[in-house]
Amino acid sequence: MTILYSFRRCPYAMRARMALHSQSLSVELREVRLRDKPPSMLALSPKGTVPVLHTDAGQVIDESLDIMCWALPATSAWFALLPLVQQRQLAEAFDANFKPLLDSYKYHRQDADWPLECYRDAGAECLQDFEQRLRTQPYLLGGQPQFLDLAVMPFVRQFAAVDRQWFDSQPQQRLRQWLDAWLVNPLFTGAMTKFPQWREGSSGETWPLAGGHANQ
Ligand SMILES: N[C@@H](CCC(=O)N[C@@H](CS)C(=O)NCC(=O)O)C(=O)O
Repeated sequence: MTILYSFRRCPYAMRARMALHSQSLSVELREVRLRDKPPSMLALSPKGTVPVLHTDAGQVIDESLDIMCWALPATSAWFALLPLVQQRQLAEAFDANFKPLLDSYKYHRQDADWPLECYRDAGAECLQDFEQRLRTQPYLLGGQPQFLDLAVMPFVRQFAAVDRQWFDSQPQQRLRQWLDAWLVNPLFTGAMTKFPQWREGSSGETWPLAGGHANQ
């Protein structure tokens, strides 16, 4: 069975799990602690980041967007509104621009170059493009959820969660509604199942459990 090394709270792992879940692809999920990475995972992918997918065909995929692309066929409804290549470019640009701001905001250090509010406001500015898109449509690319929605949702969630009161008070109300809808979507809630830490030599959890949610 295909194995997924994952960490529940990691947004990269969340996007990978959502993509796998959407296809009802069953994997052996190995819940990792970042401070105690399993040697078998490091042997497959020495860079030591999660998620890592080890397919039953022997392929190792250790970038979250690659795992999503492995799970979601390019001909599926997840790419109906914009081809894979372009959606992927948008997701990569989002990672490059938004993630550093998110980290500087969420893990703000006393010795940072700028006050917390600067990173927070720059992050919100980055999200303004999404707000703009959502003014005329329910999802980022149109009337149905796409690869891009799955790819960015866990990061927007983290951003909002740093100070939910502040986030809710912002003019970006369409983004707030889009996020709130995702937070109760079975694709997301199903991807957030809690598992105990996987121990080397033991068998992981089969996930999702039989009868899980199949979307598109
Ligand atoms: N570009 C990678 C980034 C993955 C990543 O950085 N994951 C974090 C957890 S959210 C990680 O594993 N960090 C390693 C560590 O903290 O030791 C991907 O898209 O999969």
